[in-house]
Amino acid sequence: MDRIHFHTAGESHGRALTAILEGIPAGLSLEMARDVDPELARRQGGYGRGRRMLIETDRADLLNGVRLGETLGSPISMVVWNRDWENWTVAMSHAAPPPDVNPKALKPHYLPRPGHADLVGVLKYDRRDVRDILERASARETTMRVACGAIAKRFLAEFGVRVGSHILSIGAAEAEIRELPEDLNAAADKSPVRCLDEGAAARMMAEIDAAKERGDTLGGVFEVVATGLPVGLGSHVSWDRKLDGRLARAVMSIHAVKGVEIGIGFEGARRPGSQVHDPIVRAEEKPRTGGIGRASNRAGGLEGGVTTGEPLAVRGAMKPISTLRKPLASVDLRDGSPGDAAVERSDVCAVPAAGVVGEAMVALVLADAFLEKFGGDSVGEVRRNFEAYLAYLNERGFRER
Ligand code: EPS
Repeated sequence: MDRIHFHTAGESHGRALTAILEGIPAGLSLEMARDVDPELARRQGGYGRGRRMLIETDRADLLNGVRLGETLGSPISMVVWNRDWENWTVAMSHAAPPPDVNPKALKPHYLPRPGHADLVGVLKYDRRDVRDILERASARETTMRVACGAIAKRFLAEFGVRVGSHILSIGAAEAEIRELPEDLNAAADKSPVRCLDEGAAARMMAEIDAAKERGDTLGGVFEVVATGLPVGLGSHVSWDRKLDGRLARAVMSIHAVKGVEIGIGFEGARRPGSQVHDPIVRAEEKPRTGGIGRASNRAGGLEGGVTTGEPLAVRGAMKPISTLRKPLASVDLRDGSPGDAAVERSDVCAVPAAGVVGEAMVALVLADAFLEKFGGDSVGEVRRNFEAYLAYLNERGFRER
């Protein structure tokens, strides 16, 4: 991302998670309690989450970049304090352990979990204790992505762009969705699995209960939808400027995501072209597309790596969480003997939360693309550029040049 940069730091059971977000223009009204904390709470929810979420009430402590309720255009830094830290002060101490420490108090792990970063991490970083890897590999890191994404959403909302998500499947339970409601998150957040199809939601919860009973875990598919986008974000001219590629990278980088689709995605590969591409029609009521619309939106709002102005739809397929209460086979890194993979406290299913993280990542990419097109140092400057572009779209009409 060229215009928006963000960095996160923090271990799952360390003292705190932190982030620095740079590139948000000056003059954006921003309040943590109004704009960021509700998003952090949404990420903590979802049927199938484990006990850690009962310990934490994530809130973002704002350190820099905002004065008198408005952004300054300078880097914004935030902290989320881990409540669980008080139980980990010995195991996660920054200082070298005292010579007489009870090794168990350091909560080490030596049997890497298949599917987690445990094994590749210890080999690559030359660590003995798997905890040195799992603390950073944990999806708790996504807290700060959601904090940064919430600010990107606040920025996009200034221009009428809304980003929401919902769950399409968990395990074998699949939702049947014909039409999305106007306020996607208001509807999805009412469901414990963030699914709009009530019957499917009940089946998803039953699947999660059964998986829990078996000591197993479940994955699923979430869909992020952004509305209100103008035609023309991204570019067809070079591979790294194509917005579909930028979105895919951002969504694929979310923990446990193994597949990304745009619009109908893989389904499009099974259909003939006549049943994939969206016919072009006049649409006077759509000022953000220059009065030209689509009869359908199987492209998911992107053509040639550029937004079409139709709703943008990106799906992420999340594999099941790799900590199994009934563990798979592993190898003890101390002596090479076979054994069961380590069991850490974990979730049975975190797909509803992954949808919220997906929103954050999509919002950050869209804010970046928005600033690339309408760049400016202040919200006012971006607005002038945006409005001039909308005026151009509506004035260009159908005359020949
Ligand atoms: C998470 C916090 C973690 C896990 C989960 C995500 O808390 P703890 O490990 O203390 O229970 O619930 O992380 C994993 C599933 C993982 O494999 O690391 C969170 O805040 O989202």
